[in-house]
Amino acid sequence: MPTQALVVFAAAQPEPHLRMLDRFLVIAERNELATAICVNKVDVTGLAHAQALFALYEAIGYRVIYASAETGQGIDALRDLLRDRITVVTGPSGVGKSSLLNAIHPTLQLETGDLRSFEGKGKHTTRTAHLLSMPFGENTFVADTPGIRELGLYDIDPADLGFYFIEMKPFLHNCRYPGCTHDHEPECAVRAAVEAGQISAERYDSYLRLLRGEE
Ligand SMILES: Nc1nc2c(ncn2[C@@H]2O[C@H](COP(=O)(O)OP(=O)(O)OP(=O)(O)O)[C@@H](O)[C@H]2O)c(=O)[nH]1
Ligand SMILES: [Mg+2]
Ligand SMILES: [Zn+2]
Repeated sequence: MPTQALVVFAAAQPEPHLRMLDRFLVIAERNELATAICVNKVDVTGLAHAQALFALYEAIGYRVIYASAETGQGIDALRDLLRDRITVVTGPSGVGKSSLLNAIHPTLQLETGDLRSFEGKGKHTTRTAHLLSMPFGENTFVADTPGIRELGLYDIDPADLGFYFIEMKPFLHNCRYPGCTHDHEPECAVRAAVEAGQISAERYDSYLRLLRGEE
C-alpha cells in the first residue's frame, strides 16, 4: 500500500518555524515518502496570511493543504489525500494533528491538548504513535504521532543532503567539483541558482544549517 507523510504545521499558535519544516521535509525525502504539507489553524491568521507564509513550498512542488480543524476548512481535501493510503501524520506539538484527525473522522475522539499548556512547557498531548483504521476507502490507515520537538538527521550523509531539497536536484550535477557540498566551493551550480533567485535564500539557509549541524 502506498505510504505517505503528512507534515502538519500551524499558521500560528505555535508560530511556524520553517527551518524546522525543512528538516521534516529532508527526513521525508530521505525515506522516499510522498509528502504533503498541511497548514492548520488558518482560522487564526486568515487564509491569505497562511498562504503567504507557505507559498514557497507550493512553488517548489509540495502539495499544501490549508485547513482548520476548528472551521472544517480543508478537511474534505485531507480525507481525499488519506484515502487508500497509509499516512504518517507528523509535525511539532500543538499544531493540531489529533484535532485534524478528529475532524476527518469525528468518532475517533483522540485526545487533544489545551492550547495554554503548549506555551513554554511544551507538553505533548499524544504520547505514543497510534495506527488508526479509517472508515473510508478500502484500506485507509493513519498514524497519529506525538509532536516532535527536535529532529536529528541521523544517517544522512552531508554529501547527499542536497538531494533531499527537492528544488536543488536539477542543479546538483552542474557543480564544477564532484562531491561539492554547495557551501564554499567555486563554480557551484546551487549557489549560482540561489543568486539567480531560482532557489530561495531561506531554503538555502536551512540547507547550510543542516549541513553544518546547526540548530
Ligand atoms: N484555532 C484553532 N485551534 C486549533 C485548531 N486545531 C487544533 N487547535 C487547538 O490546538 C491545540 C492542540 O491541538 P492537538 O490536536 O492536541 O495538537 P497535536 O498536534 O495533536 O499535539 P501533540 O499531540 O502534542 O503533538 C488544541 O487546543 C486544539 O483545540 C484549529 O484549526 N484552529
Ligand atoms: Mg496529538
Ligand atoms: Zn555545488
